[in-house]
Amino acid sequence: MGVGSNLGSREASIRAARALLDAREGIEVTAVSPLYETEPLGPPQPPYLNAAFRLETALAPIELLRVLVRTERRLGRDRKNTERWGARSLDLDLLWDDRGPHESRELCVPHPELEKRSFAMTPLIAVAPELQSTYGPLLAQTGGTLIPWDRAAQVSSRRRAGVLEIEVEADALADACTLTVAIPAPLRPPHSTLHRIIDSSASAFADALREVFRTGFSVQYATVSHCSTSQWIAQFHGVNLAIPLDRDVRLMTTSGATREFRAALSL
Ligand code: A4P
Ligand code: MG
Repeated sequence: MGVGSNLGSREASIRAARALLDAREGIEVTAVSPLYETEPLGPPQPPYLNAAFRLETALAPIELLRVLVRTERRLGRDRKNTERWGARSLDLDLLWDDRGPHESRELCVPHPELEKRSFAMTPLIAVAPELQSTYGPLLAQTGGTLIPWDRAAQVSSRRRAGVLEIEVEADALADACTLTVAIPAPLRPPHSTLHRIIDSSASAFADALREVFRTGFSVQYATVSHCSTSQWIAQFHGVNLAIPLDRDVRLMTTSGATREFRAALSL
């Protein structure tokens, strides 16, 4: 299956989809491709992150499609934007099935646009190398294999005058959070990034933030594992981060396209 996201916390949505599908009885996620950042196909809209998952399941294709649609909904996909190929927080498509093709009003597998889309074929081949001989030549015609996304090159910080915004990309359902720390100008040192993994305690979070200031990285991405958003956020009420900065720190959570203000910390 192919995964795409170009609204909200793209990476967090894709991770969350993987976790939800894998947790469902009768579906096992056996391989996950790298993430690729791709130019949008369709009307003007932000760039996509695309990936593919390889699933093992005994579900009939149409049942699997229903699970995908429910998963999109659970993760906050807003279907109000019905524009063809328009922006979406999460799109889950069936690309290929080794049990054979399917064609009905609701479902067409292989995906009808697959052969025209390097953003679908590249991750597909990554999780199904046996399809290289089928799709490799077509991929060459659509501009060739994409290069995996480098998170460090992807800094889209949200800065506001005088405010340090901390964005927690998270989905409570998936027990996985991605934390983005952006330091506003003029404090912001020359553009640089770092990705780290921290555990979910408030003290580890505070340490990570202090490290931001110490090392001068302007943006840090931290993956926080094994905690729910609400547990995690709850820990930050009243935490003293002991960072020498008289600014507010705002914690935001993002689920799908919904962005919510959760807590303010005093430093
Ligand atoms: N449907 C039929 N076949 C399938 C299939 N193999 N997998 C039906 C999934 N769904 C399939 O999909 C509309 C209906 O298609 C489904 O309800 C199902 O019954 P949708 O997700 O509601 O609407 P959509 O996705 O907007 O429609 P469409 O035309 O399928 O869009 P695509 O093809 O999914 O493209 N640019 C980049 N760079 N990366 C992208 O991932 N994605 C899109 C959306 C546009 N541009 C993009 C990307
Ligand atoms: Mg779709």
